[in-house]
Order: sequence, then C-alpha cells, then structure tokens
Amino acid sequence: MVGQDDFFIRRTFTLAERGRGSVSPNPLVGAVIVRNGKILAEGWHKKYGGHHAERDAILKLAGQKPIKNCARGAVIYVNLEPCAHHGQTPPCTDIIIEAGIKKVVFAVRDPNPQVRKLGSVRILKKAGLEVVYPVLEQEARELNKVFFKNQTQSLPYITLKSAVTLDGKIADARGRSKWLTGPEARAEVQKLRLTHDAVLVGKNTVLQDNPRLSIRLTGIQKENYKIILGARGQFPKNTKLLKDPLAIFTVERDLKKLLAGLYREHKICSVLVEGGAAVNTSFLRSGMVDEWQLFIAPKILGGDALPVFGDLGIKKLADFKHAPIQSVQKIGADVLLNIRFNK
Ligand code: AOF
Ligand code: ZN
Repeated sequence: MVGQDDFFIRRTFTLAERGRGSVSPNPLVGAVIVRNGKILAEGWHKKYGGHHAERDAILKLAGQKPIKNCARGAVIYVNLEPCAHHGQTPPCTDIIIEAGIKKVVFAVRDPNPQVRKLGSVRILKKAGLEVVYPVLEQEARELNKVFFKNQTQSLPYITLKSAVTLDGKIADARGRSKWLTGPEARAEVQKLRLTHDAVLVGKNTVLQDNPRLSIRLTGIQKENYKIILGARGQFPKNTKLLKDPLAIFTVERDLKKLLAGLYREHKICSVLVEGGAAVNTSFLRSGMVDEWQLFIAPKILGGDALPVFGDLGIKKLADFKHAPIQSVQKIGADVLLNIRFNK
C-alpha cells in the first residue's frame, strides 16, 4: 500500500513539473495542503522571481480571507525543504507558520547554501510544527538534478548526446552523419535542446555541418545559448552561427573553467553537448559528463567510419569507464540509452 506521505509527495512532483522551462535557475517545486486526507489547495513555483510553491498554495487557500490561520491544523507537503531566507521572495517558513499549518512533510533538503545555513527545520520545529523528511528523496533529487548539481558544484549539469550506429560510429570516413537516426529520434533531440540552457559543439561540427543549433518545435519560441569551441575567426563568413546573438565562441582549453564561467556569468544551468568526436572525447576524459543520451541506429558502418570517442587513455580492459544504464527506450527504429556517470 502506498503511504499518505508518498502519495501527496508524488502529487507535489507532478505540480512542480508545471514550472519546467520557466523557473530556471530556481528548482521545480510543488506544494499540497491537506487536512483529514483531503486536499485543500495546491501550488507550484511558476516562474523565476515568482511566488514559491508553498506561498502559492497558501494564498490560494486564503483567497480573500486573511492568511493568519487559514490552514489551521493542516499538513503541507513539498518536494523541497521550505526556504527560510529572504531572496526575491520572503521566507516560506514565515508564511507556513502564519497560516497555522501544524506539520510539514518535504522530500529532500535544499542544497542551496543560503537556505542550509538558516536551518528551516529548526525554525519550524521551534514554532511548534512537526517536520517529516526525507520522503522519496531519490525521486526528488532526480526531478531537480540540474539544481542539485548547480548548487553543490557551481557548475552546469552536462548531458552528452550522441547518435551512433550499432558499431559505435557517428559518421562515415568523410565525416558525413546525415542522417543516422530516424525522424522520431531527431525530434527527441529537439526536446533535449529545449530542456537545456545551452548547446555545445566543437569547431569541426560547425565547419562540417554549418548548423543553426536552434530549437525547431512548433509553438516553441525559446532560443538557447550556443557554445562553440573555436574562435570566431576560424570560421568562413557564411557560418550561420556567426549571426546568432546567443552564440558564444570560445577557445578556453580547461573545460571545467569554461563551464564554471558559463554558469557564473550567463546563468547557464545545463548544457547539451552535441559532439563531434573530439569534443565527446575531451568531455568524457574530463569526468564532467553527468548524463549520456545515446541514440543507437540499426545500422553498421565498420572500417574507417568515425567512432564516437577517440583515445580515452584506457590501456586495459580492467580500466574501462563505468557507464551505468538508467533506462532503455525504443524510439521509432532506433534505441535510446540513458546513461548516468556521476550518480
Ligand atoms: C521553496 N519553494 O517554490 C522554491 C524554493 O530568489 P528566490 O526567493 O526565488 O529563492 C530562490 C531559492 O529558494 C532557490 O535557490 C532555492 O533554494 C529555493 N527555492 N524554495 O521553499 C519554492 N522555488
Ligand atoms: Zn521558499
């Protein structure tokens, strides 16, 4: 049987999802207010700078009436520890206490150092509230995997995306790669671009394909940063990315420094690395890749075709790189493996 806590925390995950695409660099957060097993109000963080989920739910419940004791004796469920700091919005702990809530159930501690140092749990307990955590912690971390990476390492979350043949090739001997995977898989790549703040490619990809790296999904206006590992001057005049105001050309050799700068200076919270082989190799070697979205086409090229990775410095079998598979999905005629390196 699913316990009540699990049930309502799962509901907060669903509500939190509604903010996807508009709350970054903030986390996805949902909240549910419950009394006697019945939901009184639901809320979620809708956009960056807007009300936090807890406040959204409490304001809905209060309606025209005063906030004071509007949720007397109720339980609030949240997928993240309520904040106690003054950011762009006042502390959630204040409004939770004011609303007369008696118990707070949350999924996972907030990794934000500002929140941590104030200690929401202590504040809530001191005000006489019961506090329960963690609940479904792994799922809650997964939901906000980008936020957790950002807050704990001051780095963007890195997803490597590759499309390969069954024998691990990304292009023929002359570098031609259009198209290995089918239309369904390519549509999936568009979705990946949408859920990341930036797309990153190496200079060979730009010279070879002259890509736009834009998001081509009907009804979507969002434009992403494009990071190109190469100096502007290295590309011919007709290079499409030269005209893109969101294109960042860079010759930074230290990947970690580059990524830290993108996070610090441009608030780029997640980067989709789209190859080619040289970029794939240096990212994998650097240990910076969190996730690998590997599309496998039912094709074989053999021989001189270009492999997805070059030399990784691995000399013997025992030194192989671990690449644990999180999920397997059939997409059209292709297969998508989701691989997690840093879990
Ligand atoms: C919550 N509920 O719905 C969210 C929280 O600048 P602010 O005021 O929006 O604060 C941002 C920080 O607050 C963010 O880094 C994270 O630690 C927390 N986000 N907390 O209690 C929410 N979005
Ligand atoms: Zn808050």
